[in-house]
Formats: sequence, structure tokens, C-alpha cells
Amino acid sequence: MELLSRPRGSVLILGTVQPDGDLLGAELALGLALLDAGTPVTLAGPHPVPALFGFLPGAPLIQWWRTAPGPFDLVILGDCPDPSRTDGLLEGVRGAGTRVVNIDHHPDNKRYGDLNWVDPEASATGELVYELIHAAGFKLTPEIATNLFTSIHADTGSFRYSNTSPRSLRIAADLVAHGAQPALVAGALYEGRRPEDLKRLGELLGRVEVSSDGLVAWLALSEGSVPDAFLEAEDLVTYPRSIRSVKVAILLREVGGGRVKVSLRAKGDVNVGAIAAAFGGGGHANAAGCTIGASLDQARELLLRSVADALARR
Ligand SMILES: [Mn+2]
Repeated sequence: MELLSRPRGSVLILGTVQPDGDLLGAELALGLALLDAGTPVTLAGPHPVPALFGFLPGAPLIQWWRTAPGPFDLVILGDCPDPSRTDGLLEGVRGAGTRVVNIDHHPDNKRYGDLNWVDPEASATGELVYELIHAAGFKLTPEIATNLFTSIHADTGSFRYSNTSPRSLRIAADLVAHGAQPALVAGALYEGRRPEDLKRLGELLGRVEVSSDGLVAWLALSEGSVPDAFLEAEDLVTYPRSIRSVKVAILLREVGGGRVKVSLRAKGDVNVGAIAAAFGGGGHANAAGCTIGASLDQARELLLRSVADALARR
């Protein structure tokens, strides 16, 4: 705890590619807590902060790095199960004397830190950062509360998914008591669309496909067919997931170079983390992802077969 509450030397909080609400909220909450306590800290990641998350207090503090500037004494990563997600930045900031702290809730975390705090029972890494802020005696400001509330809000699907626990709701209640505004967070995340975004969403929803048994639904997007900012703002995989009969929902996105990015969601019947792992990815039992080297059609067929096998075995 000394290591984090009174860090010595240079401190970096490092993010990953495709940063989500949990990662950014946790990164900013810890960064603001350290700064408020008088510790200089650098916040950075291999991806710019998506416009959707620009409302998070402190978001402009996060630097976008293509390469690492050199080693830091202390490097903290939150919500990063695999160092490859830093796109080489962790290797670049990890010197001989560097201490790396890995705070995460992914069950398949690779425990790459010198200190690994991995708690798969936590709904979000934001829950762990909340506990850390308490334990370190840091002040819970409205700005920090907003970031942590966004973390938990994001990873519980707005408190709808099965990982929504008494603990996550108690922490969320305390965060609201400390100045987080649920309506502000939900408004920023879900009510920031332009009219053309809603029209595009309508077209895409019309392209969701459902298996003949009704158990699997998917949406396949060819390369460049949907702008990145739209994809970052819309959690598109939630729509096939919203069909009552569906047990597994899949979003496939062709990204160029013969690769397809895949998001998988389940409702507790099948472990999609295991399916993603079989394709070199990973994640949680109900939310996982992977990248497949194949055409869009091939990737869809591979996944549908793998999901059908998993459903048959349940
Ligand atoms: Mn998370």
C-alpha cells in the first residue's frame, strides 16, 4: 500500500488499445487521486481517448503515445489483462528498477506485474480502485466519484448484467453520495447521438442475423463500412444480445490486413471467454473478444461452429 499511497520517483498510469469506460474511469480516478495527494503522475495510452469519454473529469490529462519515452519508477495498469494490449508501451517504460502494479478483474489476467491485484469477483476495475482510494486515505472528490461511477456503470451494462453485485451497488451508491451524477453519465454515454447516428443505427439493426434455433445472433461489418467514432459510441453487440431467445451474441468487424475483430456476449449459458481464448483472445465468461486472421465470412463460420459446439455441450 505504501507503494501506491506514497509512491517515490516517476509514476505512470498506462492504458491500452481500445480503452473502455472501465479502463478510462479507473485510470483517471487513480490519477486524480494521486495528483490531489501531491504526487506528480503521467497518464498515457496507445490510443486517444474516444470522443464518447471526453466528458470524464481529467480526460485531457491522458496522453496518446505511439512510443514510450523511457523507463518510469512505478507503472500502474488497470483493467489490462495482457501486456500486449499496451501495444509495446509497457516494454518501453519498464526499466531494470521499475515496479509494475497490475490491478484488474479479468479472470484470464496474465499476472505480468511485480504486484498483481486480480479480483474476478469485482464487476469492474473501478471497484478495486475505489477500495484502493479508501485504503490509501485519498479524498473521494466528485471528479473521482464520476470516473469510478462510469467504470462500474460501463462494465455492469448500466447495472443490468449478472456481475451487478451488492458490492457494486453499494459502491455506486457511495459514489453518488460523493457527487457522481447518474443522469449526467448516462446522458453522456447514451444520449449524445446526432440524427444521422440514429439513422445509421437503424440500418445496422436491420442487418442483425439470428440462427434458425434462435440461440445465436450476430452482426458482421465489412471494413470501413462504419466509422470508428460510431463504433466506439455504440456498443453494437448489445442489440443482438437483446433478443430474448439469444444465448450468445457476436459482433464481427473486418479491420483490414485479413483480420476480423470479434466481440462475444453471453447470458450465463456458455463461457464465451473460453471460446475467445480458443482463437487467441480472452475475457470474462459473459463478455470476451478476439481477433481472427480470416475473411469476414470465414470468421463468422468459424465462430458460429464454435458457439454451436459450446451450446450443444451445455
Ligand atoms: Mn473492466
